[in-house]
Amino acid sequence: MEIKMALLTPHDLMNINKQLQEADSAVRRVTGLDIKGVCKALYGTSQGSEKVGIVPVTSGNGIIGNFSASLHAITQYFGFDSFVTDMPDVSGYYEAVRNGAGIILMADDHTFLAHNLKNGKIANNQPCTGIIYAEIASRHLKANSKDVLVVGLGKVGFPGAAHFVHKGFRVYGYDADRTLLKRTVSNLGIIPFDLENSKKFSIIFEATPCADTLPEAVLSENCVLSTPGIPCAISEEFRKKYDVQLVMEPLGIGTASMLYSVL
Ligand code: NAD
Ligand code: 2YG
Ligand code: MG
Repeated sequence: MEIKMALLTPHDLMNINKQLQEADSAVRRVTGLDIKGVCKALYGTSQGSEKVGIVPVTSGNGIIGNFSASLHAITQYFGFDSFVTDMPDVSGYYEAVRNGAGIILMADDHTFLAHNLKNGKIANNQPCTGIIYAEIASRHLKANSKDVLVVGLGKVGFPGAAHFVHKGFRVYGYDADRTLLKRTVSNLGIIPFDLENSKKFSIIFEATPCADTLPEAVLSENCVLSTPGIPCAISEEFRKKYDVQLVMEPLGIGTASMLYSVL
């Protein structure tokens, strides 16, 4: 069976350092903390001298241009000592461990993991990404209520919605898949949101692989849109019109969340 997947492209990862710097500024404006600060507050961890080994993986759709190099840049940006192995796959894993990696980062088409070999902790990119983007949005300093809108309740969106519930927010959720929406409403106790509804939100979290998923009516002036979903959930026109504070970045925020969760 073939499962449709939204894989990163080399184009998404262009200028990753600039994308990270801009995302860090956006997170600081929204929360008063930088990405690292939000991770530390979320997991209660801080880094020591862990060395991160990044292993390219050829299975399935194979190597994504810029993926390992971006992980290298991202880990360095957050102050980790890191290296990319010369060999991919099993040989690369062997090389990483032999060269002193304390944490392994690697991804195939289905799973992107961080494994801390010293303490045994392991993290999956999808929940770690959902949780960190929800945490960032939940820290919106100028939010005017505890109401949040979550659009997309899949592998990234569901853990994000669960995190808002855990933090005591009133969560309105929507997914194009009616069955998934129903199930999530009963599992998490969230309120099903009808996109025809004209309720405005100051906190919005979106995790779908589609563009323009948010109707204009849910946007409020200066609202925070925290979204790992690529492409963007709103048009440039709406972003300007409502002065939306956008937190969107293709790989680094989620990777930071994984790393801090295994420290
Ligand atoms: P998924 O397929 O598990 O979930 C996506 C959900 O969105 C599905 O439930 C689908 O029904 C729903 N959906 C699709 N179109 C919709 C629409 N128009 N309105 C409402 N719901 C809609 O995918 P996922 O693993 O949760 O990933 C979601 C997105 O996040 C993808 O684009 C993925 O590439 C991206 N992602 C980004 C990062 C990052 O670091 N930025 C990390 C992981 C995943
Ligand atoms: O090692 C490589 O270059 C490849 N095997 C990496 C494959 C990663 C596939 N996963 C994705 O594209 C993402 N949906 C998950 C990455 C998280 C950030 N968006
Ligand atoms: Mg990210």
